Amino acid sequence: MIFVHKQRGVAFCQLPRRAYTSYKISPITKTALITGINGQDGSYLSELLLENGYRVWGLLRRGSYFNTSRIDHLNENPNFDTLYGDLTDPTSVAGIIQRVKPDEIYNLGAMSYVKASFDIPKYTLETNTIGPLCILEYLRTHAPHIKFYQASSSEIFGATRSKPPFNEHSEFRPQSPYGVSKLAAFHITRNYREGYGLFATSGILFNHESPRRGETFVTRKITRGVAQILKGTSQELGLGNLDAVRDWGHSKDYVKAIHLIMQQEKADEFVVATGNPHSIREAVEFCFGIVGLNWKQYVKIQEKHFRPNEVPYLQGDASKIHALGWKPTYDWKAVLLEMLEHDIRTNGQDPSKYITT
Ligand code: NDP
Ligand code: GDR
Repeated sequence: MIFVHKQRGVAFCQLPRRAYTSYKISPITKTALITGINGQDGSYLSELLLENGYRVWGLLRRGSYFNTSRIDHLNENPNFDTLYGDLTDPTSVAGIIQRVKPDEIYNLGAMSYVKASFDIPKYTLETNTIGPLCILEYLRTHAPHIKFYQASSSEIFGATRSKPPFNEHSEFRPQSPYGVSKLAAFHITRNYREGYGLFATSGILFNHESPRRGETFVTRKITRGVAQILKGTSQELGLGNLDAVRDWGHSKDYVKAIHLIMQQEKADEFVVATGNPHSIREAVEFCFGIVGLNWKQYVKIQEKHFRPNEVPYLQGDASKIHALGWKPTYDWKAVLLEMLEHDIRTNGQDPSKYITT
């Protein structure tokens, strides 16, 4: 593997270079800065923006090992670069904004695992709330022309007393430090929009998944678990609350909504969801069933996977963004199927040998 360090006076990150890609370079239309660039959404959003002629910069956290597998394929593109920074270090973020002079900032970086937020609540708020607050404060004082997107979440509805499906006017009643951190960031973003006239917007996105989904989230746990059972490297899958209901879409669809939200004349808030709720049990039944396994023989319910507070039911009403022309192209089964095929293939097996659609 060859590593190229681009020295331009700033701490550029060392990413593995792949020697296979030849990119079609379009004239640069805009410059975007994405925090959380190496996450699920950061990687798909980068692809979308590059296709649309953007110069894309990413804020990347330093890790003790390479953590860029989702974006390595973009690294040959001369319109794509990453810089080291951390949302808990506002000086690093300000330095990057000064350096890259973005037209648009997409704040996707977060401590995004709800269950872990009960264990590291202070860190969760520092990253997810103080992080965006510091960006907004920098924009207010130094660069009010830069557009700002905040990655908000359906977790802000929590145990809402509003009737589902939930929209932009439903009650917010978060159930975890993560949900609280995202709700505070949502309100701060609204404050800076209303108080200072910044283009500061939030997308309230419901759960969205993909083959690039982090391994701790339930859908990926299920699809990886099934793939390992098929391969024979595992005999069981430990899960928690199967009764919870989620509204799952595909990350590729949802990053299109994020971009669309940022292209509006006036900053606003939008729910992004499929409107189609299903329980964890249904996801388990589907993923095991489609490869001919009876899930009851493999799934073990384990106390350690339960949370102190649960969000029992999430179903979104995305009518407001539908009016802008956004529609999801994947339903929950299509998302799970793509993930399952990917995980079976990653284990060196042929998905068509098992999947009976
Ligand atoms: P991921 O967990 O895949 O990615 C999170 C990203 O944030 C990673 O790149 C991570 O970097 C980065 N990050 C974490 N802490 C810091 C920090 N202190 N400073 C800088 N970067 C940091 O999440 P998704 O891509 O799925 O989600 C993107 C955003 O959307 C998140 O804010 C999430 O909370 C929110 N969201 C996600 C939904 C979903 O269903 N996927 C739904 C609603 C909202 P590293 O690799 O170093 O950890
Ligand atoms: P969530 O996603 O908490 O909704 O947050 P996750 O996939 O972690 O949990 C969904 C539901 O599944 C139940 N569950 C389990 N969850 C996990 N992770 N592991 C298990 O073993 C398990 N068993 C049952 C959970 O209790 C929960 O009810 C995601 C994240 O991407 C957030 O960042 C984002 O804001 C929200 O979606 C919208």
